[in-house]
Amino acid sequence: MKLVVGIVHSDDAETLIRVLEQKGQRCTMISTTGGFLREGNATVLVGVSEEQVDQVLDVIRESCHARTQLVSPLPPVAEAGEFYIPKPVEVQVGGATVFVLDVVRSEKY
Ligand code: 2BA
Repeated sequence: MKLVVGIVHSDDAETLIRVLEQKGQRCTMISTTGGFLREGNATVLVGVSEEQVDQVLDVIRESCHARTQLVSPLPPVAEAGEFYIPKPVEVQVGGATVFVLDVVRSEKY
């Protein structure tokens, strides 16, 4: 068994879990926060057999889209009399960051 962990944009998460459910695939969505942007994203957990992994990856690829986002860098330490005009930089976020993990054991009670 494998655990597919997909970190996706919050705006794509609903579509992703709806399509997974339509395909009969159980999944769990967790609200998470990206370490760099400190903005909300979503982490979707999908437990599957090894044969189903590629199908899940296809759904993630089709449901999640890359976006560009503007980030204001932290100001440098300023000397007296200096001032700093922050210049936002563009970063590309997603479509999805996916990890496929081996599941050693799975139980349901
Ligand atoms: P964030 O950490 O908020 O990162 C958002 C986007 O900012 C990243 O998009 C990347 O384009 C950029 N970025 C991140 N760290 C950077 C840095 N040190 N310098 C410059 N730009 C940087 P993605 O790579 O698509 O990642 C989207 C989200 O997926 C991340 O949100 C994070 O929550 C998660 N993620 C990505 N790689 C990960 C990893 N190796 N382990 C755990 N989570 C990861």
